Amino acid sequence: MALLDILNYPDPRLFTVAKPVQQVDGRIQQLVSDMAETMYAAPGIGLAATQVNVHEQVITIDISDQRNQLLVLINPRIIAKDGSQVYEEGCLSVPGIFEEVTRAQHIVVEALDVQGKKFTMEAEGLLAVCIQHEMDHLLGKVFVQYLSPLKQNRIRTKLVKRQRELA
Ligand code: K1U
Ligand code: ZN
Repeated sequence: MALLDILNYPDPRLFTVAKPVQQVDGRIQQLVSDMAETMYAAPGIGLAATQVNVHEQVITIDISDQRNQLLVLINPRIIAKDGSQVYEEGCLSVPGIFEEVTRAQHIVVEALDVQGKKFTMEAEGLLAVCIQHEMDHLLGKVFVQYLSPLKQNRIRTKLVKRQRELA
């Protein structure tokens, strides 16, 4: 297992569109394992491969209090959605920034599991928010892109300044 580096907004690599996984093999299973370790260590409730500079459709999620219910979504697809909810989101690639985003309340998702087996699941509330947030990462979209251009510029300036100070 290994801890992976997480890209920070506005790194242009975060805007890359991920490709579908062709085969769920040992390489992908190792990626899942490293992503889970990175997500738990951060700590976060989700991580998309895009955030660790791997541009394939792989997501890890665990919203459980005990941090023992890992959900792996490979090549996820939302096949139905309804309702709406507002949630104050955070992102490991946008540290220290929390903003409200409106998303579907209830979704039905089709994906492959870590063994490459197709499954369908329903999600609502925080799990639905987290899945939609992570699927956006795979499309090269970061949650701040739902905000006004003014807010996006402020966040960009703040994070670039912070990264310069840390360098
Ligand atoms: O995609 C990411 O960067 C992970 C992100 C997921 C997320 C959080 C909130 C709403 C939507 C998506 C995070 O995990 S940010 C950290 C966080 O929310 C958290 C960390 C530890 C415990 C509880 C929450
Ligand atoms: Zn994120």
